[in-house]
Amino acid sequence: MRTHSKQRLFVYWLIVLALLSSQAIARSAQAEDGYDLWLRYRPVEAAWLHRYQNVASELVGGADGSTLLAARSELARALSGLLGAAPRSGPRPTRDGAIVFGTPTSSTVIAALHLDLHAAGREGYLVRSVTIDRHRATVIAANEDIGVLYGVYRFLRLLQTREPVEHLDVMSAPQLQYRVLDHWDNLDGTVERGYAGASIWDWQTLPDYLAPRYTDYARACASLGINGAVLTNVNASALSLTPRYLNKAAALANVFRAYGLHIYLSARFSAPIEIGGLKTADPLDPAVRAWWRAKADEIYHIIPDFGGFLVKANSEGQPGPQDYGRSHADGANMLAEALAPHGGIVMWRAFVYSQEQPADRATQAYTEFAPLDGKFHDHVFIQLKNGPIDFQPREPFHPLFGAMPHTPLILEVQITKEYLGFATHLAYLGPMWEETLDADTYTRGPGTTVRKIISGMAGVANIGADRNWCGSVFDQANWYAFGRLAWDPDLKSDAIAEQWVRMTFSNDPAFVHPVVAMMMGSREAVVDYMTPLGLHHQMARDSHYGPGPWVSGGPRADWTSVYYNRADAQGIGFDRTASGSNAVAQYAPSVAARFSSLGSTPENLLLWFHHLPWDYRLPSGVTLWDELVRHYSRGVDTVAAMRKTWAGLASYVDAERYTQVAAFLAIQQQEAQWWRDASIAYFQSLSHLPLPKGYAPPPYSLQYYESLCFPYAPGNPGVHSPTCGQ
Ligand code: GCW
Repeated sequence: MRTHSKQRLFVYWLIVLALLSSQAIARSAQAEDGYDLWLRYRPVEAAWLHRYQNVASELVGGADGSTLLAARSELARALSGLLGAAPRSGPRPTRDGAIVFGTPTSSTVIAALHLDLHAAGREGYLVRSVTIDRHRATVIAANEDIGVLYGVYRFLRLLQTREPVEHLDVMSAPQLQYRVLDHWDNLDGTVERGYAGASIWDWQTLPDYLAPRYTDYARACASLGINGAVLTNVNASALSLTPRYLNKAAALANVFRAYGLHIYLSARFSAPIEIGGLKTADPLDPAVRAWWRAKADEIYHIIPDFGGFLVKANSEGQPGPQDYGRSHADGANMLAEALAPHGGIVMWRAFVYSQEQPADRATQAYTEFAPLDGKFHDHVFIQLKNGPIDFQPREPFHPLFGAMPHTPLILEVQITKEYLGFATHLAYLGPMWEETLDADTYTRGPGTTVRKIISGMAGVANIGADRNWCGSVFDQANWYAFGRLAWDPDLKSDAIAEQWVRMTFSNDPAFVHPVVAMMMGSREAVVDYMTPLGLHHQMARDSHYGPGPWVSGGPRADWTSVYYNRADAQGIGFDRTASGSNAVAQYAPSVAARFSSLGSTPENLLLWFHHLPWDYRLPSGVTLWDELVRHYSRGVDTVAAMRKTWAGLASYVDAERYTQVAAFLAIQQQEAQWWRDASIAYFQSLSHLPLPKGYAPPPYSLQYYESLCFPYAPGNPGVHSPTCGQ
């Protein structure tokens, strides 16, 4: 009897153990912390399995060189994940369904196909269904190895998004040469305007320890075609140019090289003084010029494929050539001359506005840079933010686009959401960037859109050490959209969103459609609850966390909200027409005319260009005041609807990611409400108008909203001001 019960106990424990471990397996199979990004490679549904197996039975491709090895290993990893088993490898197709990848130089099989790869250029690729030795095969071919890798990711994306792949003929080449992520990472591990934890670069353990994450970062970039990364903050430390840090950067460059990713560094203009022992950084001083030349030589000795420098000069307290009475061209050209012999470039930012200048801040970059057109060395690129102020939820396009026809321009966008709710607000930025790319400058007649003017795109990265890279899963979509648009600025943001959703979550249309719709409306929701009808820069001082339309005083007028809203008892808005700052005059005449006239200014930019009385009647007949209140409230309602949508989708998503998104949407709703209420409370204190019928008054007094203080809001390293509420 005793033995019997012992046996039973044993069996009982066995069952418990088996149950526990099978649950653990099930859980870990489901566990999704977002680390895999859009490169998840989860098994395809049974219906697709057979179909895809027929085109992925064998890998035929050279393994010479690190880039082709990376291509092969990505194919093996992805196909074993998607299809359950990695295909066999061979030197030639021996059956139907081979994937043949390489260049005409690396692969005799490809050479024998005599493909016309002209249109692929240096980085593009061809993915085509062909017949080789009477076997059906898919060829992924390019002129250079990097094109092969990009083509591999393209092919995998087709599988990941469940596209048919039996009859392919896809040629793709990047439209823009420079596709660069700008990290605002500091050497102390903090990230300026970063909301995804500490810096992804662990300077302390570099160059000895190469975290696997560095390779995964490069894979993610290559999957989109991103070909450059500026490792350091534009508010630069000269130390990053010392041998110690150059060696650390070189270790990253060694990891990135196989993925076609070049590293760049921000260059502090005063570095010759700070680390070079010189008395001046005057760009016309021969010793300074010699110092930069020697520095460039030193860098290229350590990092032969170094991309170049990104420079923020004479802007927000950064040193620059104007400290010596020299121009931006003098400064940029000096650096270009040092880099050019090695093939490097200077990305010189036009984000400048001066403390002394009483002129409208929106006009200052144009005033300084337009006259310099044609005066830059041909290795200088001028990097412009999308709009003339600073990455606001909505801005008109920057007037310098089109105004510097003899200078290559790079469009800089901000992927990190400094002004769009940090990491917790769901705001898909694809539509915002599409709006800029679509903007018609009319500088060479109709159709001179921004996308036709630029030579590159730079995105201020939202990447940090967080397990999910970006601080939230939906913020990954912004990294994704940036990369896709930089490759092809003609892409539509809804199509990009759909791809991302399919790769990141699920291909089930019952999930894909509502989520894409939610993403597509999300940026406009932020505009509504933060800065409707063309308002801008209404965020709290310094941290930019939460509303602060009352912010005034302090070191400079153009760091206050009242400078931008110009609200008083009579009305609201910034008059940038001829009767005001005349910023409109910096646009081509037809654009200037459109923005000058009330009737033709788009309603969503109304208060950017015009100062209007509170009771001004919009074409709809509704007053400006009522319309503002409606927009603020609509923003909150949209977020509430997004929450509801998400709540209905739990069964399509693993619990981890579902829960985080749900919790963040709840935060977003609270903060949208806060934005609405605080903004209405402030503007109502000036307009003295009642709320339109049916709209709830703010639950707290204006004093309450003004008193809120967040000294440790993220993203603002070094500025932990106890006076943050003022
Ligand atoms: O948006 C502003 C940010 C600063 C940033 C600056 C810039 C790197 O508030 O944090 O500094 O723009 O783009 O240089």
